[in-house]
This record gives sequence, C-alpha cells and structure tokens, in this order.
Amino acid sequence: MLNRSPAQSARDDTVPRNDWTRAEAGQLYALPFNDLLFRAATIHRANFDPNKVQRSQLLSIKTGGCAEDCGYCSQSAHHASGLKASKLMEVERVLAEARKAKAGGATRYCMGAAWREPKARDMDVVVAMVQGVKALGMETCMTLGMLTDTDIGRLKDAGLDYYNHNIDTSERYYSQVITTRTFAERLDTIARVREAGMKVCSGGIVGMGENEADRVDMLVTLANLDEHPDSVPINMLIAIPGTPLENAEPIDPIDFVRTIALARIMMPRSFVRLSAGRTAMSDELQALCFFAGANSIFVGDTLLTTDNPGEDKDDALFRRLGIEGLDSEAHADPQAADAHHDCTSAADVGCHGHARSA
Ligand code: SAM
Ligand code: DTB
Ligand code: SF4
Repeated sequence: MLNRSPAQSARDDTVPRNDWTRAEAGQLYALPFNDLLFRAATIHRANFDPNKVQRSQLLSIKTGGCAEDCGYCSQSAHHASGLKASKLMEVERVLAEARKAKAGGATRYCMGAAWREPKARDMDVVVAMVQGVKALGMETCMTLGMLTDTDIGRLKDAGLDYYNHNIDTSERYYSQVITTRTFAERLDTIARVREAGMKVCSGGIVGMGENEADRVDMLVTLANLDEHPDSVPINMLIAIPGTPLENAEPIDPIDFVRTIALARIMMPRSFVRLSAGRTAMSDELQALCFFAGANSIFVGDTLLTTDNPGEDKDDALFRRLGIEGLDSEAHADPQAADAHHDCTSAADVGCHGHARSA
C-alpha cells in the first residue's frame, strides 16, 4: 500500500482500520515530510472542513495533591512543583466559568480533576456539573482518572459526551513516566467507558524523551482499539519545574507535526486535538498542525494549571489563517470519500464539500 502515490493511498485510507502494524505506521511517520503532509491533509479534507477548528475550554475542577506520580504533571503530590492544592470546586462556580467560555466562543467544555479516581461522594457534585454544562448547550468532557462501572453509568446518565483518559505514551515507555498505575489499567478504563456507549477521548504527550518508535506505537495502540477514540489529544510536553521531566529534551517541531499527521492518517474520522504546549509554538508551527489534520484547540488563558495563548492571540491566529471556529461539532462523513468528487486534484484544493456540521 505504501508504494502507491500519496493521493491514491489517502483516498483508500479514509475508511477507518484497526489492523495497523508498527512497521506500516513507522514507514508513514518517516515519509518525506511533504508526502506525509499531503496524505494527511487529503484524508483530513475527505472527512472534515479543513478551515474549521473547534474551540474547547478546560477547567481544573480539583487541583493538585494527586496520589499518582505522572512524571510530567504539576499536580502530583510526589513532585515539588509548588502548586497549591485545592478542593473540588462548587458547581455554581464551574457553571459561571462555563458560561464565560461559551461567551468566548468555546463549544466544548472539559473539566479535569487531579484524582487517581473519584470518591463516591465526589460523584454527586461531578454529575451536577455535567448536567449544568450540558444545559448550557455545550459539549461536555471530563477527566477524573480511573472509574468504576457505577461512576461510568452515572456520568453517561448525566449526559457526559466524552471521557478523557490518555494513554500518554507507548506501552514500552510508560513505566519510565508513571509508576503508580499501569498501561493496562488505562486501557481497561477506556474499554469500559466505550462499552457503556460514551465517546472516548484518548491521546498522549510527546516531548517526554520518548523516541520515534514510542510515538508511533502510542498511535498504533489508539488506532487498533476496537473503535478509534472519537477524540485524540496530542499534547506537547509543558516542562514544569519540580517535575521529573522538567529538563526533558524538547521535541523537534517537525516531528511534532509528523505525529499530528500520523494521528490524522491512522484515525481519519477522529477529532485530533492540538492540546497542551501551544504557548511554545509559533503561528507557523500551529498552521502546519492544522494543515496536517488538527481540528481542535484549547482556548482561554489557562489549561489546567499552566498558561495558554489566550483569546486575543488565538483570534489573531484564526484570522491570519482564515480559520473559523466550529459552531457545533462537525462529524466525519462516512460517505465522503465515495460520494464526492476527487478533491485531491490541484483544481479542488479549496473543496469544503466533504465536511458537514451536525
Ligand atoms: N487525573 C486525570 C488523569 O490523569 O487521567 C486527569 C487530569 S490529567 C492532568 C489530563 C492529561 O493532561 C494527562 O493525561 C496528560 O496527557 C496531560 N498533561 C498533564 N500535564 C501535562 C504537561 N505538563 N504537559 C502536557 N500534557 C500534560
Ligand atoms: C489533554 O490531553 N490535555 C488537556 C486535557 N486533556 C485534560 C490537559 C493539558 C494539561 C496541561 C498541563 C496543565 O495545565 O497542568
Ligand atoms: Fe494525577 Fe492526572 Fe496529574 Fe497523573 S496526570 S498526577 S493522574 S492529575
């Protein structure tokens, strides 16, 4: 398959597969950059409007003091990042923040808690948050650590759209970064969330000292799940002082774009989210990420505990690139590759016919 022209392969690859081999994915990652980008962009256009990017906003509903030892995280009680821990937020405060996010153009609201797993008594509050944010008409996502089946059922009944649970890196590299839980435990939570019928948001972090094979393997694991995660956040490590990864070697920006492109190719209908690390990225790098298939960013001044570019910078970036925010979530169109003309041809580079809004 890799011997065909990039355009031809891209048209065939718009149908999701879950039988990727590491070798095949590694060959894609190592393609000449222009071939890789052309192929990813072609797949992106066959499934989404290439000029629309979703604005998502994050809120840390419970900050710091986490029992896990994730080497990248400011919120682990194992690291001396200097972060002040706080209790679970009150529902009304969360809703006030969500209203502000909606007014600023965010259509998706993601709430994160620094827990290994929620306690039963926290779940009443968390459920009320989901119900309240849903009632504002926003898409909801939560990331609370590991869940019991009871927790999953309660979140689903509350109307939670997505559950975020990242695999973070390859199985091989995982134990170098986190020792308090296993890769298999992560996959187990993801599988049970999926079985319950909720959408899965799962991705990882690059720039943690992993090698290319680790990045490829992480994406192979995600793409070979029974169903692709509906949403795949790709984070660039924010190296936080006091964490074990504070001095990690930054990833080559070109390799970062390669990772985005590979995620787009292997999971053609998933939202690929350009997540943490944008304060360290130039407009040009972000433009390449959008071209390679990223179609969501986190907006606002802060992510969970770290800085984010903020509204003015992102509005300017979107204007510069002629990108618009998504009003509501656009779904990949399964008929797109067959039902429309060949928008890989030079004459059709502006084709938007393959995207549709829900
Ligand atoms: N405690 C929950 C958990 O770990 O599943 C949810 C919160 S956790 C902060 C959400 C995700 O943010 C992590 O899985 C990781 O991928 C990402 N993240 C955390 N710290 C980061 C950092 N310094 N740089 C980049 N991504 C980071
Ligand atoms: C994800 O993959 N990235 C977001 C979201 N899911 C929860 C979190 C990024 C956190 C960056 C570090 C911080 O702000 O603490
Ligand atoms: Fe805790 Fe999540 Fe941070 Fe890991 S990433 S230390 S589980 S808050």
